[in-house]
Amino acid sequence: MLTVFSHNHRLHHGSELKDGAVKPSFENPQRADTVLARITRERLGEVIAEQRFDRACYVAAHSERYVSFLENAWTEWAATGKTHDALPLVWPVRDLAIDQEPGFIDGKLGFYAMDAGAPITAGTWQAVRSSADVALTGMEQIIAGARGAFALCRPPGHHAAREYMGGYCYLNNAAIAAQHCLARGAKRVAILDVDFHHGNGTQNIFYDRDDVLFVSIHGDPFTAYPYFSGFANEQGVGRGLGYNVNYPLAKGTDWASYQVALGEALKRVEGYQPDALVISLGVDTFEHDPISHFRLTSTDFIRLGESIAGVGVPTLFVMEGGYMVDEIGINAVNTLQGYDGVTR
Ligand code: Q9C
Ligand code: ZN
Repeated sequence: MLTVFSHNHRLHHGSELKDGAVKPSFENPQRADTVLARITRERLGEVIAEQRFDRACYVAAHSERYVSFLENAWTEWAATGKTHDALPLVWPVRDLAIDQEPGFIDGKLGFYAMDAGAPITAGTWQAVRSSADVALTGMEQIIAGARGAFALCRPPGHHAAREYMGGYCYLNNAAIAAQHCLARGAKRVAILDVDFHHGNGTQNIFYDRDDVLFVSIHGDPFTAYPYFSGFANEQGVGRGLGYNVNYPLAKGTDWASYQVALGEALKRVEGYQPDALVISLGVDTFEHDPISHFRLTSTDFIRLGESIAGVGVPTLFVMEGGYMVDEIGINAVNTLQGYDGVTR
């Protein structure tokens, strides 16, 4: 399988507020480099660089003012004399939720963020934009007839909604790729999100639409991040009703129970008869992931890839989470090799 990769991901290395202190983010440059090293070692296939896509491709999944915010945030932050990462500190909760963009960077950060997990640094926009371009380049491969392709995106994207960032995500790479597929003539695209965390951003972007089916398997949000979405009763609205499907699973879920939900999820995808499938591939479902609590083993990821192949639809894999850096390469590549049918 061909991989798309951008060296620009290294321009983004931020911090997060954790256990009462600002610490280096779990979402670090080592992650993508570890996956790339495994791809090379396993000779998964060709690795190509991203092409540059028009800004309009991002605005097709996000709002114009949000993309402008991302482009200008670091400059506006640096203009206040600060040199450390920009993180929001105040949010428009419930009764304070007005739709007016604040006139100052501190307010804008809260207005366009769901949490303090998406730092803006000097190199963030360039890395974010390149990550979306990696996904778009991968989708071009699928449009050109490839059976599968891997977009080694970093930063990840599935927590990024139409108008907000969060959970290490800025632009929603999977959503941008799916939207691009429709723009290039597809009638229906399905997105299956297997990251441990609910893909709240992808759900938000396509919630009222029937041309994109969104299916997600994740830790029950009653006790797992992102807490406020990912429940089974979130099924879409209007034309989108029935085209959003959530499978929240209990803490400690292992392959035996995971594969039951996966089987149901894949049946939904098959029944939709999509022209293309996008997999939001988070491998933070791994048993030793430092921030998640499922129990998949490295071998289980081979089975995951094989199961996805059973759908028989051209598939773009888009890298999302996965934080046990020593194993992230093995688990991501196992999934892809499982899909390719080249594993022992
Ligand atoms: N102790 C992705 O996997 N922090 N984002 C949760 C839990 C945010 C994960 C802290 C996790 C975001 C793409
Ligand atoms: Zn995750």
